[in-house]
Amino acid sequence: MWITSSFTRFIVFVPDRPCLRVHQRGVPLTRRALITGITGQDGSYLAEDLLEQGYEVWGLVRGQANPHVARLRKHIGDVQIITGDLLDQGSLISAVEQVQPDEVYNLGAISYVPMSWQQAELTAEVTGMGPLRVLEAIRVVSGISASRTTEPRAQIRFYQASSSEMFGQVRETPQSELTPFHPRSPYGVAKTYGHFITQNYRESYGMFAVSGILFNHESPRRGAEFVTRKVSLGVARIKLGLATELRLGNLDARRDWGFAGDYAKAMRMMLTTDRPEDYVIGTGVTRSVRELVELAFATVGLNWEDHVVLDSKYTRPAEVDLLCADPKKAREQLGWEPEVTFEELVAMMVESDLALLSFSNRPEEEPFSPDHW
Ligand code: NDP
Ligand code: GDR
Repeated sequence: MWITSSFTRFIVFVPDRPCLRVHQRGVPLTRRALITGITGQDGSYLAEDLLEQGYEVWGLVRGQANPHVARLRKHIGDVQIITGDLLDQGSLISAVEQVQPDEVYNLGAISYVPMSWQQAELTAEVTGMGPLRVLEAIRVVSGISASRTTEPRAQIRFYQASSSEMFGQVRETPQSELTPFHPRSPYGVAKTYGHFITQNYRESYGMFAVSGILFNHESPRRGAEFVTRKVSLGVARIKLGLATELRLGNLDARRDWGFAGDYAKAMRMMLTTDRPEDYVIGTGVTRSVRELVELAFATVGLNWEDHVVLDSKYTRPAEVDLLCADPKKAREQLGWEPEVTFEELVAMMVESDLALLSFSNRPEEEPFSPDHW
């Protein structure tokens, strides 16, 4: 259905929806976003950003009593929840049908790389097949088929959370949108499938489907299993006298670390630009785990060498040695730039964990859990 307004020059194409969200000037009243993985680190920052931009935000949540929902609600009250699972095609079709989103962000995944060796098949299903199921849900609900690709129609825009882990054993440095992939873990392999199936639906069906190839991004909301948060929590514990050592794996690995809040903005920008294209998002600066550790301990006046213990339990069957983004395309075409530096990020995370652990020592307050934001 095309709607033209007699009051303005705006002409907006609106799909046949049960609920028409267009005001009299022909401008959509609110854009509606559906986020999978809303209970994770990125889901929370993206929801905050979209709400700030005036979106109506829906989050797909799995399980009948997902404990992460309370945490999300406490921090971001305005999100609406719908149940569904990336393993279940029918639930995704129902969710897209019910929410009638303008934009879908697929952030849900098994995202911890070491777990992908322990549960390779599940990782393939959730992290690899999950994007296909979301794309299929959009295709089915939108009534798109291979024989009707040229019709003009409003589209549900789709964002896939691709990863720098796809570069794996890197062919060149820095890595750009044109760098070939060589994933080094079942997680990286699954993400590579998600990346290419997104590209394929764009090319096959003319869908506005894009992948953000995001390099590591961190925050005080990062899961405690990832190295930056493990270090910030470890430093805080040692500083407060709650521990004496921090056990780590490969200190030589190099990553391009940025702040998750900056990266959530890039996701939105990719879906609100004119053309569906993939973008590398990173800072362009690479640091070793050793540099991360040194800086984090120095933030509280400690020497890392007095506390860090190497433990082979944390080394991986195949490592990604070096990642460093070339974010030129995002800078030039989206106008995206990271705002938080590595030094600011590390200080932010250590200070947050010091406050969190000090706070939770007070018996009347909520107890600390590594899962706590
Ligand atoms: P998190 O691990 O913090 O969050 C993962 C989310 O996926 C959680 O909300 C989890 O929900 C959800 N999830 C897991 N399994 C399912 C399932 N079967 N169905 C529906 N949802 C499910 O990840 P991040 O927020 O850090 O990352 C977001 C996305 O970006 C992920 O896809 C990740 O692989 C990717 N990425 C992340 C980068 C980073 O540095 N953070 C860099 C590049 C890519 P639940 O509460 O149910 O556990
Ligand atoms: P990564 O992040 O695997 O890059 O994936 P992680 O923080 O787990 O590891 C980064 C590097 O640190 C080394 N390392 C350790 N890592 C952990 N977790 N624990 C340790 O004790 C430790 N010691 C050293 C690792 O070997 C590795 O080289 C993250 C996830 O968010 C993915 O979902 C995402 O796609 C990529 O970033 C980009």
